[in-house]
Amino acid sequence: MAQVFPPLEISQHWQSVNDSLLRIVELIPEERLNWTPQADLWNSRGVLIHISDARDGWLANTVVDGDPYPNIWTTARSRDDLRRELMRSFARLQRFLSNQAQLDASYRDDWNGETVTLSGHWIAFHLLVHDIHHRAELLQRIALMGIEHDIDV
Ligand code: NI
Repeated sequence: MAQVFPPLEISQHWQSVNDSLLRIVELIPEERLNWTPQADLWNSRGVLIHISDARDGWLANTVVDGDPYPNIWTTARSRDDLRRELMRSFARLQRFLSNQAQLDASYRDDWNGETVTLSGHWIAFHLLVHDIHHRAELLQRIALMGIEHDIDV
């Protein structure tokens, strides 16, 4: 018999994750977005672009939600740009989270060199983990830069 898992409401919490990412954008001064703790690690601008880019990548290329993949790597430069892209990509994500058929569908994808079948629920969870993972990375950078903040996670 298949294991039955508890039902879970996570989208409200996810909003708070995105809100804290927007707060992080506010906290990092424009001139420090390029700071990185080590030369071969991404700077904060790159991490923030990557968060929106990962949402776009999964939804455009795997889920194929109908919106194009907007390559924001060259267009997202300022804090206003980063804020706008986080809000845009989160609205896109929310459309996916509200679409039961897209969540319940199966998608073929290459994962760690293998072709796998993933559900929309798996993709949603993966993107939530990805947001939280990179939020922790950004909070670490803020701490290393000595920026005080009110984000308590
Ligand atoms: Ni990542």
